Amino acid sequence: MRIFHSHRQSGHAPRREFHNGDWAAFAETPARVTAMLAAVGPVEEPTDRGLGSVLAVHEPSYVEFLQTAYTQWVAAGREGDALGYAFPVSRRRALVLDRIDAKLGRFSADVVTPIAAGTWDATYASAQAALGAVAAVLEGEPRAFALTRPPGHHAGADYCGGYCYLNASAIAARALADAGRKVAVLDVDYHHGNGTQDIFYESGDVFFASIHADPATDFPFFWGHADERGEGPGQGATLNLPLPRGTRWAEYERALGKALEGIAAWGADQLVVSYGADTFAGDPISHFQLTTPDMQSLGAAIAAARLPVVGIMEGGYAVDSLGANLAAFLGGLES
Ligand code: Q9C
Ligand code: ZN
Repeated sequence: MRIFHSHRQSGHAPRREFHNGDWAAFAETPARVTAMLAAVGPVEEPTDRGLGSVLAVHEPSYVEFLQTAYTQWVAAGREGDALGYAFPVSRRRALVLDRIDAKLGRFSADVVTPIAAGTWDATYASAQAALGAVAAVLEGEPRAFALTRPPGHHAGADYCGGYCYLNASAIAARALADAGRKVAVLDVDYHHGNGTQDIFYESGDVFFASIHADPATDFPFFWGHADERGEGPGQGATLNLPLPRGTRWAEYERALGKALEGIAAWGADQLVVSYGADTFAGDPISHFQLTTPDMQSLGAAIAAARLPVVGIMEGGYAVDSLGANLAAFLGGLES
């Protein structure tokens, strides 16, 4: 399988995140990439296809913010990574914001998603890796994988969050839909893909299905509940399958069957899979019980849908097992 990845994606390395009222080491590290590269075959440097497909998903003002936030942070005399502290939860409106702290609040959803020196370059390169996989599949490959990092599925049209900046899965899905494919996004990261859901919530041309930890107990808390089904032209094109902490493969497989049934019933001819290895039993920040062989079963069950697949890497924080889990998933996809 062709795998797309750029070394520029490792230039994003925030030092810390806010966790349970105190600082903790940032979990989404460049070491994740090293582990995954060691376990998969050769990767291809993606062609730079520019900002067009990024701006088909993200607001220009948000893209400009991502491009300039770190420079503005340094210009304000700050040290370390840029992070907001005040968020406009009520009566949001189109104010012209000048101060970097105001912009960080306006364009961020949480305090676990800092902007560091290399963040823009890395998230842009990650989006280009996704577009490389899209191009490969449009050229006729049955499947291609983008080893994206930073991840993307918590990022919306105009906000970062959950370690995510540009939403590679949404960018890939939009590009495939614009090329005429009938696209379903299947999100199997442990966390609900709230950014992807939000981007397509009122769109009738991209289906979004997600299997994830119940937001009653887990991040991102406010989205991913079973009664969220889309609105307007997107009514019925969102399918949420929350599962309890402790879920093992037997129950997971049943939810996967429902997701794939929904995708088939909708008539998709193209899959985008947001793959997170944080459903693994050993994940340090998550609470499902999938094993490495289960990752192969997951890939195989998706392959059995017999649809072209663009795979996008999302989370997965058990670095020592991350390579094996990704390799098992990709092996299953190829079966
Ligand atoms: N410090 C993805 O898997 N909560 N994002 C962290 C522990 C945020 C996960 C709590 C989890 C975000 C792409
Ligand atoms: Zn996750």
